[in-house]
Amino acid sequence: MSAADGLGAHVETLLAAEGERRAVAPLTDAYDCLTVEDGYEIQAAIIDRRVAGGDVVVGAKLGLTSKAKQQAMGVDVPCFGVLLGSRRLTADEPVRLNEFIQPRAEPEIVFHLRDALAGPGVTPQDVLAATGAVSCGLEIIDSRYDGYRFTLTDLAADNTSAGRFLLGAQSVDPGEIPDLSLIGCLLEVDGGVVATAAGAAVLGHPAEAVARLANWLGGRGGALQAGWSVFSGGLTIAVPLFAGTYVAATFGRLGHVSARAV
Ligand code: OOG
Ligand code: MG
Repeated sequence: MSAADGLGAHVETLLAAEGERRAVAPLTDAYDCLTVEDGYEIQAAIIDRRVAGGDVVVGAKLGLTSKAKQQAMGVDVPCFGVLLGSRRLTADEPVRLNEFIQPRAEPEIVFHLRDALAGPGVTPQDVLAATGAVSCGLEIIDSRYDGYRFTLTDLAADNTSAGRFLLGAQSVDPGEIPDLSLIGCLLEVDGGVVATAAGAAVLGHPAEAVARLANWLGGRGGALQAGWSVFSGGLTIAVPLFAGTYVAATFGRLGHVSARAV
């Protein structure tokens, strides 16, 4: 993409917002002619810049796959983003608020792919067969748009609010879990329960979300690569992080993942 095609300026706007930790107005406020496809082109250009700078793509994410998230964000279509290696937090690493604009945490079910997947025709069964392990994770989202106000186009451009991510310590063979849609999830903040959900909150079954992403990528000549981790989308609302906030997600069968904001 070149600046001449009109999208380059938006790439710079979002890179600067992230770099300077300063929220910006949604791109579509001033450019309502931008399409969702333009949004994904802007995302791809941002990722290309990160990779050119030495970062590495380690996975993919779905967003807005649960009713809880769709209703909270006012967008009812799932979205797709990219996970970069530099954005992974280790289990004992705090969420450093000075590295974010307006971070929120959300619990997710994560698929670790042993085999690549590319549509068309990928089914949830294919996803489970290609998955080496499942774990729980927390995504720390950080919209570059003021107050998390955006359209699907804006969200696609902003790599679907991707900030950081961390994984639970436990990895489980998907064959050992009879039905991922029945996995319970308990989200706690500072020791109090704030939300509960089951795996089915994500498009009826989290493997359905991953199948959709594989099919969507296949249609664009892409694939979910072997070795990637795929975040299937927040099961519950996301909770804001302030200094000292301790957020913990506990899942049936998949263990526990937590983070403290400092
Ligand atoms: C959009 C990102 C959504 C999810 O898991 O639903 C997402 C947002 O809420 O800012 O990552
Ligand atoms: Mg998410």
